[in-house]
Amino acid sequence: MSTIKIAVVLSVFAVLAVGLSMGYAFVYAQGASVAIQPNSATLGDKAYVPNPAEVKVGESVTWTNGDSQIHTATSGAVGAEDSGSVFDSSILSPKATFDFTFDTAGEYDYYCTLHPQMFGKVVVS
Ligand SMILES: [Cu+2]
Repeated sequence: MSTIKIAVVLSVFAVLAVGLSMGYAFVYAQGASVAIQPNSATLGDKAYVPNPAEVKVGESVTWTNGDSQIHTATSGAVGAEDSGSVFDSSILSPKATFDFTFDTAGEYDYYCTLHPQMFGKVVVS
């Protein structure tokens, strides 16, 4: 491939990358993103970042599994009868995402059903 062709290809990728990042910024402008950290099972209240995640009523939280293990984001307390009654991602494979929109103000504790020692909170105002 000639140098010019390589330059053209690189320019196209650069434009696409900028366009994609602007698109993501738009998508995530409303609400919060929570990243499930690598080795989350050992991280306790640092497994979900940020913790707490803060949003306004009507906004959503998007969890992304950044670990190499599967996890969940499940509302409530470990073992509670109403666990998962507000939201439950079910199993999130590595890189999988889960969105939930919060329509009621309050503080929502959540945890991972596979690793109950992982926990976080969403504060909705
Ligand atoms: Cu987990």
